[in-house]
Amino acid sequence: MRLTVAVLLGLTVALAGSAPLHAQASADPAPVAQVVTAQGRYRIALVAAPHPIPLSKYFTLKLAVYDTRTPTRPLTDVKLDVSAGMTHGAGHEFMHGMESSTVVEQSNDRFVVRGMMFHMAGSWILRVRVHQGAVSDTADLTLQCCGE
Ligand SMILES: [Cu+2]
Repeated sequence: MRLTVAVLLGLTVALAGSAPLHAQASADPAPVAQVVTAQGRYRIALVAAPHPIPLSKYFTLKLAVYDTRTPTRPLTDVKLDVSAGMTHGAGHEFMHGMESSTVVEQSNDRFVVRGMMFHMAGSWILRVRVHQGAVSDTADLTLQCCGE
C-alpha cells in the first residue's frame, strides 16, 4: 500500500505534525509537505517547491530524506529516483507521466530535483524511490497543478 498525503502548499495545517520534531532539530525550516515511505523506513520531506507550481514550465523541487528511526538527521548515503504522473483516479498506476525527465542532484543532505514539468492541470503524484545500499522504499506525494 502506498501512502499518499496531499500537499497543502502554504497551509500551516500540513506542518502541524512536524512542529515538535523541528523544534529539537537544527535550523531546518518546516517542510512544505512530508510523507513516510510505504514500508516505513524513511520520511521524505519536500523542503522547497514553487508556490504555485507553474503549468507547462520547468520547476525544481528540493527534498530531504530521514531514517524514521533517527528522525532528526537527514541522510546523505541515499540515492533518489523521482518521477511524476497522473492517475486520473484509477488506483496508483500512472495513466501518464510527465513529458520531461528529472535529474536529481545531491548537495550535502539535500536533493535537488530538476526537470519537473506538469503539462496538465489536476492532481499529480510525485513518486520518490529511496535507495540505500540494497534497501529501497517508495513514497508518493500529491501535488496540485496548478495555481492556488
Ligand atoms: Cu493527466
